[in-house]
Amino acid sequence: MATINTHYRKLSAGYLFPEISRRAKAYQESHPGVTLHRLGIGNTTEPLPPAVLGALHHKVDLLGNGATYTGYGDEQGDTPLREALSGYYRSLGVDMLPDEFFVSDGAKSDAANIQSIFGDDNVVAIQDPAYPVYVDSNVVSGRTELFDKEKQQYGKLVYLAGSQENGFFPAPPREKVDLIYLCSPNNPTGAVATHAQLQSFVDYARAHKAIIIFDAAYAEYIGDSSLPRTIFEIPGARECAIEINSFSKFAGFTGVRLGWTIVPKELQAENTKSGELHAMWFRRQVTFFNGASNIAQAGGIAVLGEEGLAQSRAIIAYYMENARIIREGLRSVGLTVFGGDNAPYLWVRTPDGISSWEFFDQLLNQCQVIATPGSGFGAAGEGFIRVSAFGHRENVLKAVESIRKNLRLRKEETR
Ligand code: PL4
Repeated sequence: MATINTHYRKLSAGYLFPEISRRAKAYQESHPGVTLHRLGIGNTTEPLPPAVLGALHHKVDLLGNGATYTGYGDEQGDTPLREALSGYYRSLGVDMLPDEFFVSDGAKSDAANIQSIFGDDNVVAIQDPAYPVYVDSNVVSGRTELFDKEKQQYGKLVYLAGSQENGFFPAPPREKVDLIYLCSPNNPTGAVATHAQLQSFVDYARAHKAIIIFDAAYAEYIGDSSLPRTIFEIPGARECAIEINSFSKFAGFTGVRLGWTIVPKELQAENTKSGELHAMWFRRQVTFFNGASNIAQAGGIAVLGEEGLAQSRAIIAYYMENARIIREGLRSVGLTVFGGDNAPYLWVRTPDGISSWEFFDQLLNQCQVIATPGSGFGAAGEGFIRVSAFGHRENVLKAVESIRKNLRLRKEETR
């Protein structure tokens, strides 16, 4: 008789984003003709950069010709793309070998799968709030106990709470942990770790033979040149960190699908030889993954060219102007807003002490604006909502205008 992986039963509830879609759909059905302003899911809206579009078209044409057609590629990713990625990191002041890059279909699958090369008994630390995939992938792999409804936390996971006091970027844990997930620029809070903050995690990891899984999906949104864009800017990180990144928010590849993971050759866990973890992730990928789309990879190479980079960064500047507009608009009605300076997310305190989901409903019902309840990212996200700066400018302006006109606050926030 077949049995199931019962760890799935531990998963706390429905996945956050489908729940938001469900509520938005229900509202739309009961209010036909009303336009919803979507600042919820971090989904790109602007067309692909022209240099990238040209490369995608060209690759499609090559595939349509018997003389230039290619089938399966290298599972680790096409060599020209891994060389271009290595060049991109060099431009950030960091030397990574093309062989240390593993091209994938996006950061989410790598963030979910990377835990599979680590032991079941590893103790996992997670920032709270956090993008849900880090927690859920460890839950279904059996590294947690049951979900405690009162605490809104899984047993055995170590939560590193972000708060206004620590600038939404926590210090390393006091106890010994084995795997640490970090995300900077952070989804959902928009906080960005400084060199000193990342150094403290790298020092911790080296002292405890722990490994940091660093999600840098929003690195290109960092405008402040004093902030690190990759964990490999931090001395010692090559021994203790894996970095996951993506073309999704970098160049509008949310639908095209392309990402990468860097596993340095020097990376070591407690019981490994140098190079062994790199070899394990290679083995994992060649066994379970057949490579990213060759069309997407041609697009990725174009993103990293001179024109592609300039055009992609112009689109990022557009989203960051959206972030500025949203921040000013929300502050003008008296809301307390964090983030959005070097990240496309704003982290907004709920007014009147109401819960994240109550404020979600208030924004939906009064302003027809969809945001993301902070509590969906973890217990420490309760009392906040996340507002995404992805969107067409006219829609962002309409959303902000609707909040200005229609949001009715009760207490001290009204000024
Ligand atoms: C909606 C920190 C968005 N249905 O596109 P990928 O797979 O390269 O990147 C996914 C990803 C990885 N790491 C971080 C991210 O924030 C994301 C994308 N997050 C969001 O609104 O939080 C899209 C979410 C998607 C989902 O469930 O992931």
